[in-house]
Amino acid sequence: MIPHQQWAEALHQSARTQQPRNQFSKEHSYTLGDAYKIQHALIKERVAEGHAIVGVKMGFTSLAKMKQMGVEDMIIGQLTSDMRITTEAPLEHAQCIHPRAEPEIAFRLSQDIAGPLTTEELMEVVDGVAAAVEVIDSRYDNFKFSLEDVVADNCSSCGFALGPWCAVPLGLNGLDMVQTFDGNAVASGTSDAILDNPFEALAAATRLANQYDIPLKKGMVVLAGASTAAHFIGTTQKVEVAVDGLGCAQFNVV
Ligand code: OOG
Ligand code: MG
Repeated sequence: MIPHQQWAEALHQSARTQQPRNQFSKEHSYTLGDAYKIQHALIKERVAEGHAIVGVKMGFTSLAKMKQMGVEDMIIGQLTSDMRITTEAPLEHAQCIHPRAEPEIAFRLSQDIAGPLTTEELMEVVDGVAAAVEVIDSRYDNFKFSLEDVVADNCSSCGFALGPWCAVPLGLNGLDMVQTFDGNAVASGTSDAILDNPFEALAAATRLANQYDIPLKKGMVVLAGASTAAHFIGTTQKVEVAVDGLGCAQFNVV
């Protein structure tokens, strides 16, 4: 029997004390179902601290990310209000273990979603698209994990910054995405790297959310997954992601 609650508390403690821990999978074998139960218990800890669930994030929707992390299946994690990075709430490096940033595209839901949707149905449920930066910060030593480990750890979620919301374009293909650290390009890719079309990542989010009982409500944000490998923030002070036609998301690190 896997102690879901105990493992969730351990991961929560690692995040709150910036102390990375061993991968659970080194000593125990557990299922993806267990991993999502641990993730739910971890999110409950966040909610108990007074934070709200404000969206979801997809992971491993690009080959670049799967290769970087050695993991081959799509995953879904949950975003909470304390993860939002803004001008007033910059990323605090001391609150992180070994943060990395990656270029993403975000969707905003215009209504509650009750079940899996096809790509064709998605236009109806989205009222904004934005450039985004995701900050990931694995709670495991050396950023190493199995598929189950990373799902339990809420898919390494740490923070996210959004650019201005744009009207939903008919297509999101072929958009250049460039991430800069202090003005220097560190990663560039295209939106096609995200499942050939970022709307596919949103369709996958509706499937996985339904499968694992994760809420998708009006106003929530869906991060489609990174188009390039992630980069360690290190001593970087300013992180920016520009997406062709969508503008920029940026934040300062303090
Ligand atoms: C897991 C999170 C993956 C993405 O965009 O593919 C992810 C990790 O790489 O630590 O957020
Ligand atoms: Mg990501």
